[in-house]
Amino acid sequence: MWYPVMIANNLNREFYVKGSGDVLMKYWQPKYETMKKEELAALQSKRLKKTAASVYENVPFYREKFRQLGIRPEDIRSADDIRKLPMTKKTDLRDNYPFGLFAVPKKNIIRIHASSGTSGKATVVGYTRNDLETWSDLMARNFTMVGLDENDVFQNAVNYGLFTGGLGFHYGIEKIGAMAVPSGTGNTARQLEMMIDFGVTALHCTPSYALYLAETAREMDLVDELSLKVGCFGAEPWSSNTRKQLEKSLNIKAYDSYGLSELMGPGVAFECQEQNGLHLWNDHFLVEVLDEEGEQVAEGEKGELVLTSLTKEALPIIRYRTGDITRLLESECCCGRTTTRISRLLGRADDMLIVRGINVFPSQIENIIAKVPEVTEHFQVILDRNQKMLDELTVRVELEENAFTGELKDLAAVKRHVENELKSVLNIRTAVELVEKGTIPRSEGKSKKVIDRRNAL
Ligand code: DLL
Repeated sequence: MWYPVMIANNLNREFYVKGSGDVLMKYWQPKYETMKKEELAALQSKRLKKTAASVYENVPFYREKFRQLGIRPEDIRSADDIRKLPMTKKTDLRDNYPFGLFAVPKKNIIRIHASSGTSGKATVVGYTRNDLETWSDLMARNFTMVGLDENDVFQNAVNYGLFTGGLGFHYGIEKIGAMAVPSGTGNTARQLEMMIDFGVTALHCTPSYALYLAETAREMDLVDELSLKVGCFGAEPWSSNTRKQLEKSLNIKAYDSYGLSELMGPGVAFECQEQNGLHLWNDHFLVEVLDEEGEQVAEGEKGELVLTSLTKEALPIIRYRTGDITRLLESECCCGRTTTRISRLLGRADDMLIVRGINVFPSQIENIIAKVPEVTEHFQVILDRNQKMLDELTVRVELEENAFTGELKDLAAVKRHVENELKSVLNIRTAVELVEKGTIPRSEGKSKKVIDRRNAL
């Protein structure tokens, strides 16, 4: 059944949201999703003041930071005062491992999660009962936004351990009343079997695993037996070409889902059905996109996403430098929501490779490769340093089966073509290594695309 909803926004459009009355009333939240600027500013100001007071009173790390800056919570009078507040970095969480930044007593924490990272101790995050309620509510809002409801069967093919993607999605799925299939990771053939047997309509996993699932489904000739309609993919960067590929090969609409443990987990920002940027939920997070000097960038410009939590109890976090690079989009979206919108994440500030002085993001390489039909979308970037101590960039790509003619000159032509494409976009000479399809390791979680051997030499 379709429910018409008239919402007050500057576009004054009529909305039709599919779902039962209950789901609709609860998780289509026009009060927050379509707020007017002034209303939002008032709400954010109120919540920021509360958050500043909470960290000052309860977290010695922040009290000391406030003291160093000569500020007190009373100095925060509106959301614009965010600029007076100190930044928080991942290392601050590590230095206060495990629970040092928690703002409530341990007895009020009912769950923890952690993000692994590649080096050092994990970053531990905690949740009160209210935090978990807020989180699952936000997940439900995101799922409603992409048209899911209690009629859906939702397979959650990510790790259910300390990673926030497992339980984070799971509770949102239950909240909209969909049937959760907590398949976790591993055993791709079995994942496909479950999708077919249970009539799965929505899938969540990393985009790299989705590519692998799609590839396996094609090889096993199972694509026609799937009833998927929606894919939610995130936890790592992916490109719009990968989206096209996934949509075509799995017959779905694929949505980008962004989040990070420090701020909550998945659900911080999500695409709507327009698939044109992610809505970042301003009622729970204050958004800044800053340039290298720490200035807010203009619409359309690139910068680092810096987020402040506005409703978290256990681990309120002020001006967290996510390290994620994005673009600020104009806030008006055709869907009628008025939240801040950001472009798909372009990569991490610390993932950015500097090769012979030139900045290269793995996402740029992914985009180029995806446009070449003779190779698959799987790739690896290998960085070496040659005898003259100059950086060498090699991109390893897999040849599609049907592109292999048996003629060496054809292989050389594909190699040259990819090299030229890379050169024209990246502006540096890149060697391409063609390997057999299936050689590059597939991952079930976040994939490791860069092998940097420069310091090992
Ligand atoms: O990856 C939370 C999550 C789970 C998001 C499931 C989406 C789906 P962490 O393990 O703390 O949390 O890693 C957070 O992953 O700072 C980004 O660098 C990256 N990331 C997350 N989502 C996206 C995305 C989860 N859609 C880090 N696009 C973030 C690009 C993403 N990068």
